[in-house]
Amino acid sequence: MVFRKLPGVSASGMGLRLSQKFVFLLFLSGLVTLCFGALFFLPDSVRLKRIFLSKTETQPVTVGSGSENDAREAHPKRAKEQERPRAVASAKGETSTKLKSLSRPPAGSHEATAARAPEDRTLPRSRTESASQRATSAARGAAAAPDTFSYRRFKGCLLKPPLGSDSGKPGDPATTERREKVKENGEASLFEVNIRYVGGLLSAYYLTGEELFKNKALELGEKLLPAFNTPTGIPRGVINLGSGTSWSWGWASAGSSILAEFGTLHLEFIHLTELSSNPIYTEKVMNIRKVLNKIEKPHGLYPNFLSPVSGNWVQHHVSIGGLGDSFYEYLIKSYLMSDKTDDDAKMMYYSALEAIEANLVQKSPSGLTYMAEWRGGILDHKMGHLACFSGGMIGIGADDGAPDKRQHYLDLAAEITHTCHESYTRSATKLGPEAFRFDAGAEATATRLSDRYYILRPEVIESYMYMWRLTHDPKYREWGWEAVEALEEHCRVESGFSGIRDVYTMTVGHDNMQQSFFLSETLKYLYLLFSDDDLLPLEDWVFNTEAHPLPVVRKSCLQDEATQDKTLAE
Ligand code: DMJ
Repeated sequence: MVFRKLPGVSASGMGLRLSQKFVFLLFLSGLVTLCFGALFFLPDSVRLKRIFLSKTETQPVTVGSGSENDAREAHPKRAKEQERPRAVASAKGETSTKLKSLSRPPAGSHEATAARAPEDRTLPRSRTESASQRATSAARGAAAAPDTFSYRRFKGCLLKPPLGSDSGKPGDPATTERREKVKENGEASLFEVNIRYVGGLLSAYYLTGEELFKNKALELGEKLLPAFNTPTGIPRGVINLGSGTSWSWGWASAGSSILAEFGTLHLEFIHLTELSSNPIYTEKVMNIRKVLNKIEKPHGLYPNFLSPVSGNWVQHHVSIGGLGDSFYEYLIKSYLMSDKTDDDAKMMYYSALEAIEANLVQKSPSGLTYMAEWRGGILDHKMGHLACFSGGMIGIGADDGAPDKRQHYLDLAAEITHTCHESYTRSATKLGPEAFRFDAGAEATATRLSDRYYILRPEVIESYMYMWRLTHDPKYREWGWEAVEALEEHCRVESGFSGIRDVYTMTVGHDNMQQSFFLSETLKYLYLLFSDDDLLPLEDWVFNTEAHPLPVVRKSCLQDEATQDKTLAE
């Protein structure tokens, strides 16, 4: 039979016309689209769907499974997006696996480990891949991830070493001289450099283990040593870190050094020796202690000014606030930081405290306990904001006092903290003044205009934090929260926080200054107050006077570790 080519009919078209063929194709493509599209509307459990979707998207997600975590780390955004529909589905009563993912126990907890164990068995990937394969692919993933910063990669991208071949030293003497001139720093306070920078660097090292911080602390510590070159070894207050020249503050009586300054080096210097194995730092601070032990003390009290030349007191002004404060703090903290082995510090602290109680601690007519100042035997019934740290100090030392005094010290600490809180509640802003008085009818209020300011100081909150840790009386957290609200209302400004000029007026005048201790101390103590006690536990850490945590030195434990390390190395 011969097929003839008819007009309008293709040779290969099963005898269909072009228009019929077009309609047929249209129908066919509609059918295919319908079937394919239906896959996306079917529930998760339809197996066919898994054939079409990628492996990552379909892998069953189990609680704490490695695959989930890997995916989350590599594609955090995608992992988040996947979580959303799962949560909705679970709320509608989906499979138990998915419900579990909503009530996940904290990572690392026993519950988390227990929950993970059976479900890991459902992951063929974790069973078939060897540990080294997994490590290699994880490393490859990390290297490839564009949003993960790698310091090594960054360094490799630099065209030249950042410090040059010789720290950029110029070839000609004239430029070298100019360069040295630029490096001059002028004057620095030995005390402030020590508590803020050396203390901060030491903390950073102990918390991270980064050698850089240790090296910088040691470098800086060494720069402070020339300040001790005086006839008595009592350092002068000001030092030029470039030249090593030191001198006394112009405002300090007759070239004297200040108790709160030379008496607030001990904690950091002990750690400098620990880290460098150089005894010089310990020797310097032990010598200060020797001078102070030898010298006669009026009524057992330590006046604020001492001559670094003669080693004698220059005036008889005694204060637990400014000029004296942190000397006492460092006595008890030296004892605690030594793992309670530094008996000299202990003895000095408790005898100083006895003298303070006998001569400075007072009760107001309405029963508020406060610390007065002592001027050659005459009491000044004024308590500085700075002196409010003493609530916390007496609190942390209570337990190591004589057994019959322990409760008494804890009560005294609570009473002083209460008085300091009163100095806050008696102001309009609920923030405390720089100094408050207990005379001429005043009780815990500032009477002089010049004492009415608040510069974001931490001492009152510091005592709340310690008293909370020691007693867990909820009032300390309440008092801390009052301070947070007052700070928020009166001190918060567009660019941060500012001190205020008068705590007694609601028409607040800002001093436009955010002191560095606001972050390092005030906020830190508040944060600790609202944290569990195992954040920087007081058994292991001592806060220096700028609130930088330094670890307790457990000599015997460190020695055991060193012996073990040595044995392992042999
Ligand atoms: C801090 O710099 C230190 O705590 C210092 O010992 C005295 N107080 C100020 C903050 O008020």
